Amino acid sequence: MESLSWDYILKYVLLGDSATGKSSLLIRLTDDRFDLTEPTLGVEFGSRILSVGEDGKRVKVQCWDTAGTESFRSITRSYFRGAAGALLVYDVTRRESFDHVTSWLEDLRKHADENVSIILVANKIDLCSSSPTELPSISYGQPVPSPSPLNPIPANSSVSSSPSSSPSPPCSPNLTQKKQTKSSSKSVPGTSMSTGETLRVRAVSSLEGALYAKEHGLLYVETSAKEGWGVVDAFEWTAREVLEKVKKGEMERRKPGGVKLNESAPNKAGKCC
Ligand SMILES: Nc1nc2c(ncn2[C@@H]2O[C@H](COP(=O)(O)OP(=O)(O)O)[C@@H](O)[C@H]2O)c(=O)[nH]1
Ligand SMILES: [Mg+2]
Repeated sequence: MESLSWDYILKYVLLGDSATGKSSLLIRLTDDRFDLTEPTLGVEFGSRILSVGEDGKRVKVQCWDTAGTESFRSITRSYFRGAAGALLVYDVTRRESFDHVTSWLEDLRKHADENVSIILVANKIDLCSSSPTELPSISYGQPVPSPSPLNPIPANSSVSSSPSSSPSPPCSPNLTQKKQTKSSSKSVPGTSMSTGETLRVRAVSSLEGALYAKEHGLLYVETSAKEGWGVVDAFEWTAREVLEKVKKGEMERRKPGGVKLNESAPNKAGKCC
């Protein structure tokens, strides 16, 4: 079947504190649904073929979803080895899950291959915004504004290749808005809505997350596993970076579990099982 053909297989890992939404992101990727998830015991697995980059390379993402709890940490670490891509996830409404990112990153750097491509994933943005937020555009080598959760993203910031299709202002930590329905997402924040749900305080601003990512050489994306915002982008942007590294020869083409190239024939893609 053509739809199951692939050019590359990439091993991914999902890591970060428990309850940040790792399993939900994986279910959104593989099944495009959002369910109540059970806490992950040890590791779980899912895969999906994505079309990546302008030349539409078919990449089979094989993703290991790890448990974020301390008791499983040594098992979790053992899955880092050989990963080509890693999604380091925090919950934008829980500050401590962001504070722990450094420790997860240290673990990953220690146990994964040095060329692993890492994306910092700010998840659950639906809890504090009624539509995907614009990402601050931060270029390497450019002076950056100082991070402050109280500072909105500068008005002159250009928008990067955000998953957003309908931009909205970033959430302010001091702002509690009434959540709007999707259909009313272009109306003024704070106006009434049918569900009556209240938006939560955002504990980590877009700018702070993006700056952290820049400082540590990570990609950055904002997601909602619940709404499906940015989820495919998170996996695809990481795959793009991996394929760039493969192109530049920075990664071995055949690493057990990491990057596997389908070399069966130049014009003949592989078949997945
Ligand atoms: N509102 C909202 N809830 C989410 C999102 N992602 C996960 N959750 C919820 O957060 C809880 C923990 O999610 P789970 O995927 O099990 O987190 P994990 O421990 O990191 O794998 C569950 O109740 C999910 O329904 C999201 O994007 N938005
Ligand atoms: Mg889980």
